[in-house]
Amino acid sequence: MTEVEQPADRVDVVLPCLDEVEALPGVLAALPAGFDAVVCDNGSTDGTPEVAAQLGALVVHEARPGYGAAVHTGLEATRTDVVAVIDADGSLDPAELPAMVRLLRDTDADLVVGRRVPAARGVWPWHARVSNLVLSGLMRTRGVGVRDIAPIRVARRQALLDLGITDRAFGYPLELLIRAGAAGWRVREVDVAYRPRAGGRSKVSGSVKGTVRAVRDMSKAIARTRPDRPSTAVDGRGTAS
Ligand SMILES: Nc1nc2c(ncn2[C@@H]2O[C@H](COP(=O)(O)OP(=O)(O)OP(=O)(O)O)[C@@H](O)[C@H]2O)c(=O)[nH]1
Ligand SMILES: [Mg+2]
Repeated sequence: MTEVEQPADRVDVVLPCLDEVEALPGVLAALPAGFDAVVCDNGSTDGTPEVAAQLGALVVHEARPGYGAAVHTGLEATRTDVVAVIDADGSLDPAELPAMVRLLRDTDADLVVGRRVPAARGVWPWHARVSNLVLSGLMRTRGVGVRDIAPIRVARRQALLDLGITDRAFGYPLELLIRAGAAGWRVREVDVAYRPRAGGRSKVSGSVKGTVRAVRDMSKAIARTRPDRPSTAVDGRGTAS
């Protein structure tokens, strides 16, 4: 546990944010009672961290680029036993979180993840769906029976840190799932509504370029987590060090 401990029933919510000034206020306003925002910024140029701080979020900065770097640093800054991670673009509703936390606390689940179900036509572009299908097939070969890559997730803070995820780019969520499977975690997947982002620009699946980068990072995460491979750290540009 970190220095400033929160009451046992609160949940810190890590929000990886890169230039999300348009969407973030709505996401923060939608956080249910008992859930506290931890915003990790690593390179926004649109004032996202300043707005987050004004709206009461705990803001942490990470020098290294990458989605995984932001999530990892955000996780380190959390102060609660149970933590959540959710995209900050308004595509997922924080109101889904209490039921996910209940599932974690009241069942034998070690990790509760959301599976996106489009709430409107055209929300999820074809290339993102195809890459998701391929990736979930690959995950099944590693014994993880999920159908999405956990864009919203709830788990215990220390257990997540102990998984030792090394990816700091877009391979992070996939490496998390593979390591969770290898560690024998019980993973529960629940349907969550997937809406258009509330503003701003897509960094991942909204463009073919972003999808290609994500698939590249995730393929590396799959290769790196092969049972016969030693683990290496990977930075936000997807470079092994
Ligand atoms: N701090 C940080 N956050 C990031 C980075 N890349 C993506 N994110 C955040 O991660 C979340 C998911 O990224 P999105 O751009 O929404 O990716 P996506 O959901 O595949 O694409 P959309 O179709 O546009 O929703 C968002 O909250 C982003 O702001 C990064 O390099 N650093
Ligand atoms: Mg998104």
